[in-house]
Amino acid sequence: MPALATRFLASLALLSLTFLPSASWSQSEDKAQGEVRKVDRDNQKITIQHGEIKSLDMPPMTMVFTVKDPALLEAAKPGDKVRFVAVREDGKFVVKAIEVAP
Ligand SMILES: [Cu+2]
Repeated sequence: MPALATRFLASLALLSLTFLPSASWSQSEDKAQGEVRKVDRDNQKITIQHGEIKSLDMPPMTMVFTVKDPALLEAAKPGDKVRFVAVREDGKFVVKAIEVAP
């Protein structure tokens, strides 16, 4: 194979690795950005000041989300900048994934 083609294929492979979404971030869901205001581990709730969430048709605001998996709250603390995935389930807004920005 010519060297150029090999290099092209190698960079393609690198690109696909870079953009591969991790398992917890499904592509169909909107990733919202926000800042943690309060973490209520006892009640599995988190208050987030968030930006626009298109998938939920929501403007920026501060609100309380329910968290089904308490493990999601372990890393988050007030003041943390986060990226998260929220969905509407039985009339409640539920955080399904959350990631603290570095
Ligand atoms: Cu909201």
